[in-house]
Amino acid sequence: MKLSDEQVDQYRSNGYLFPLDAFNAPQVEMIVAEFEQAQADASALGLESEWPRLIRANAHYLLPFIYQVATAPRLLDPVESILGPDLLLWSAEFFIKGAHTDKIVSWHQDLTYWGLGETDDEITAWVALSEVNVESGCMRFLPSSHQQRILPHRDTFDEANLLSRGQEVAVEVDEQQAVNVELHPGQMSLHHGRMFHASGPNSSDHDRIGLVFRFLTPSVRQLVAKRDYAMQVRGIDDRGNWIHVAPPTRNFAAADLELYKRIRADQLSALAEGATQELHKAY
Ligand SMILES: O=C(O)CCC(=O)C(=O)O
Repeated sequence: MKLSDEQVDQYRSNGYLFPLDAFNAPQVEMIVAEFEQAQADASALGLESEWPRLIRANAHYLLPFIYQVATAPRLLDPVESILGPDLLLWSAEFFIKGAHTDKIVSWHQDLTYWGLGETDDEITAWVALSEVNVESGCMRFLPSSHQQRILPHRDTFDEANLLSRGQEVAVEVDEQQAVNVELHPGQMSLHHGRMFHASGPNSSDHDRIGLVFRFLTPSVRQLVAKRDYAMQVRGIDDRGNWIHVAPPTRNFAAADLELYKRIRADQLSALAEGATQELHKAY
């Protein structure tokens, strides 16, 4: 499932690539069933109120099925075509917009608050678990915007904004140039960490669900937080920049929840750097 040279060139020039077929319908059904089981397990453990936060970032440290999805060859082969054979999974996140909600994502560049610098060695794989189109609030990309540096962002702390600080890039975005990232369930898009992207509200009758993976090469370093963590998903890492965490073996094991708390606390020192208000409650 490697990408063709032409697809790699397209990614390098535009900063994104889609649609790519990652999972078929029965596989999507299985992933959704695992997700529902995880939610039931969270409730059984008294974690209902924490559920939105636990799946909003770093779900791969808590739920074995996330690791299975992240390491599926149809997902990872295209990532390897761009980043090379040594791959780390830095985060796994659910971006969910309920049916008929005003949740949005403002125009931003992912790398702004992650403490990872301006690297080209980070990529997002965004997997659709529902129909994702303009009506349900698909992402929009601004072609080739990844060729810019990280530009200044301002924080809005808007509750309807799914981003940690409601951050938005502090320059005019020419919406006419934007591309709608429409995906069917099981398809995915890839985007660069400096790509300008946003998404609108969900006015459809169904939830819009994206399962989102952030991959790095071992050469990437955490430059703001004291330490950072990742899960090795391919190849080797002889660089020593990351604390490696093994995949979980069952949903919400007590030791994994403890580790998860430590990881979030460490990463928050980068994510919240300079923030004047509390981050979104899902953080
Ligand atoms: O799911 C969305 O609407 C936005 C996701 C996003 O900003 C990202 O994956 O980087």
